[in-house]
Amino acid sequence: MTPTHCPYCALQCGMNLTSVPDSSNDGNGGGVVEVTERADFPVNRGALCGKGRTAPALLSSGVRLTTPLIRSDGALRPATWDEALDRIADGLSRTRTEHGPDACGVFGGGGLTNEKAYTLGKFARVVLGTSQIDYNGRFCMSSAAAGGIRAFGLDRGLPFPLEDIPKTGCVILVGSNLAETMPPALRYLTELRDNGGKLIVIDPRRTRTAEQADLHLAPRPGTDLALALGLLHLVVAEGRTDEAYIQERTSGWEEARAAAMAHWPEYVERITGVSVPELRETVRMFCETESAMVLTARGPEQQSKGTDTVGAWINLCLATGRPGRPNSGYGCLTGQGNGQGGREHGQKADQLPGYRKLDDPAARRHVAEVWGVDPDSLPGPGRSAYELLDAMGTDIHALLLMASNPVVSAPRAAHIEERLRSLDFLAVADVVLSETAELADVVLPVAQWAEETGTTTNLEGRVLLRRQAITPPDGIRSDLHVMHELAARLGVEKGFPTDPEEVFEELRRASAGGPADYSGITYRRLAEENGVFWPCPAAPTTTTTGTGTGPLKSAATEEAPHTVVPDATAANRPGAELPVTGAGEVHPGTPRLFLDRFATPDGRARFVAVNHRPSAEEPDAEYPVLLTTGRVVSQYQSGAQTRRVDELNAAAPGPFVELHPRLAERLGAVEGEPLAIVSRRGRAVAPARITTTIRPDTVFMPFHWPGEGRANTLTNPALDPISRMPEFKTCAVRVERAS
Ligand SMILES: Nc1nc2c(c(=O)[nH]1)N[C@H]1C(S)=C(S)[C@@H](COP(=O)(O)OP(=O)(O)OC[C@H]3O[C@@H](n4cnc5c(=O)[nH]c(N)nc54)[C@H](O)[C@@H]3O)O[C@H]1N2
Ligand SMILES: Nc1nc2c(c(=O)[nH]1)N[C@H]1C(S)=C(S)[C@@H](COP(=O)(O)OP(=O)(O)OC[C@H]3O[C@@H](n4cnc5c(=O)[nH]c(N)nc54)[C@H](O)[C@@H]3O)O[C@H]1N2
Ligand code: SF4
Ligand SMILES: [Mo]
Repeated sequence: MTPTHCPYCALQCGMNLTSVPDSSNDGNGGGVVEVTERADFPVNRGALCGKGRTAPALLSSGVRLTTPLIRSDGALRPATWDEALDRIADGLSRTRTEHGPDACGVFGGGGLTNEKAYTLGKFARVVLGTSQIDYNGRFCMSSAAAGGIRAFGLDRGLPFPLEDIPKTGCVILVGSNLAETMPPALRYLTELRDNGGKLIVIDPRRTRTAEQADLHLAPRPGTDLALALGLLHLVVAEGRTDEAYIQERTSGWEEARAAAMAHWPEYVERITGVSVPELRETVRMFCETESAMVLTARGPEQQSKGTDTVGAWINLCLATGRPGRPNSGYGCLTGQGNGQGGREHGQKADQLPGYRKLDDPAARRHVAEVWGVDPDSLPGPGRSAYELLDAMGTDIHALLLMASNPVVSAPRAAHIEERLRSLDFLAVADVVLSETAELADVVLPVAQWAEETGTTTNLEGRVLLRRQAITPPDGIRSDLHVMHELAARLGVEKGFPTDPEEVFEELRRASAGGPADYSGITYRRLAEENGVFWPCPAAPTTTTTGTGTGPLKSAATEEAPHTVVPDATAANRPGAELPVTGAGEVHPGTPRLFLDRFATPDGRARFVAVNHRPSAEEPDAEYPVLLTTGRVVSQYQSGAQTRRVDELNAAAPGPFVELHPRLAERLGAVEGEPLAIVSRRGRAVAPARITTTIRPDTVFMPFHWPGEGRANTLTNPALDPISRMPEFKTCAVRVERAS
């Protein structure tokens, strides 16, 4: 029996895997495992959703890739590993010679372990010398990350463990459908209410999560910014601000206050559709308790104003004295399995490991020394995910893609699919033949969760050890092996180990002294403890000022100037011996951030003066309806994995469009009838699902399917100016009967 963690979402539920005899007898090697309860892991205490429970189905050879594939005469054909790797090395080096290093793009994923994400970032900068690397996390929590850094100087999704939720007085949950996207976490909200705490859910749909709420507000999609400003207006008008906290722990209040005061409740009601009494009731519930939290997810974040929207919710928390107080504050519910760690160690366009910035000379020196290269050889920041994909076929001629399926998940997907086809060379490493892998020149079949060891960092900032339970089938190799072999073929023999623990040891040194400091974390510790929260420096430092708060380092925003943080201790110098468990003092990790100070240069949280603005595309006569998109419980993301699991397909067999009976009546549409949804980007067709749980001016589509029902054929790639997040959650459409 092997204790490990789920391959899917950011909750990273603990589970045990037990080997059972392989009944398929396909002679392909590999093993089969069964999932059993692992009650000792505190986050899920044994509970799993259907995706986690059925995850082993993907280990069987019937649904996965088992051999490398190379395109010849238009079709993908089986090849040896040497042929496939040679072909990729050739494609990349030819592109580099003909068009320069920046013509090679790299695209990663938040499902990759820390070791893989770290190695991918290093591979791009050291082996390819390209600045053109980004990843699908840009489509996920990047607005919350940018908002968190702007306000607090640091981005860790939740600055407190989930176990604090039941202890707070009130939670405002903004645009999260937790009951479907992280089912075992619903328990924390149930316990909150059992303890007498209040739950307010803000979602244009009355979701399974909203059904649990004491108060459900259903704003028009894309208006959360105005909503938060209206609430802050009322907080001020009703004299509910925490003046002492504002004075002691924040800066920028006057400007933020003035901006909020321009958002009168009646004006906000007109924009959002949320009534003034509902706004007042929200303020009352949020303010009349000693502790309170705001948690956001993709609803308010996947907007072309996502960063400012997050800023407005943080302003509300700061004005009422919440962040850094017990069981209180602002948090973002990160999404992918390693959505948190995947954004810390260098696969992001502007970033170096440890959440350092590529344009910071001290950070470049530190990481270059760990990597054994000249700091001047490191490229600068590159393009964001959508911009990188959009540049394929023009500036980007070859792409190496690992752990994402943009043909289904990118905004304006038909255009992105066409851009992928226009590449000179595309290589994809995946577990299955995804819709994106189908377009590749070379496909590499890689190992997955149960077949390899690695660390992930869950939505709480808790670093975890995902242990190998079985050996992969013959013919399968790991992502680390792929990068090792490609590096060697491109002339870099050293620095790309295939052993995950060896990579982690280097990651510790590279992250030492950075905002996301992992230097005090070892595999041994992770095996003994139920995870360790970063920052966790190699040894306790004297700058720690209070219980639970580590020596916080600032991560500069795209716009704020970067603070150069000199390495404080000898142990933080690259190459220095790092202590392991048992070797003297050990830093306990940092479950709770900001208790004494924020990670800004002056230790104060920064208010940001923000104002409401419309979505990039508002409804008009031609496209009169709002489309929003999201998830269902039984499918995961682009569906590449979960559409291959029978039990999940039976529960969620295909796309649909959710609409209100009033809209259906206007169209003359009936339940189950195919509807055409048309936007300025394209047309999709999906059966009608008529329900009173959605606003009459809005339709909803899940984005898990390719083909005719692909929601992303419709979505708008308008980007947030700071986070570069596309507007997945709002665009204007026309709905018609398809027949
Ligand atoms: N079953 C399942 N679970 C998953 C995933 C999955 O694909 N499937 N993916 C994982 C990942 S990577 C992520 S990022 C998380 C996402 O987790 P969530 O953020 O919970 O998921 P979504 O369904 O994208 O969006 C949440 C809600 O936002 C609402 N919404 C839409 N527009 C707006 C708006 O303008 N304002 C507000 N306030 N709400 C709005 C939608 O109606 C939806 O109910 O889930 C993770 N867990
Ligand atoms: N319309 C709309 N679009 C959205 C969203 C939305 O709410 N609405 N949400 C966005 C969000 S939040 C996200 S996170 C993205 C996600 O969208 P994608 O990036 O497409 O995510 P996945 O479907 O998880 O793709 C992961 C791929 O990697 C493979 N894989 C899994 N593990 C490994 C591994 O260890 N190594 C390798 N090499 N491959 C692996 C899987 O088989 C799969 O093919 O979608 C975004 N797109
Ligand atoms: S909630 Fe997330 S981590 Fe937990 S079992 Fe489901 S998919 Fe896996
Ligand atoms: Mo995500």
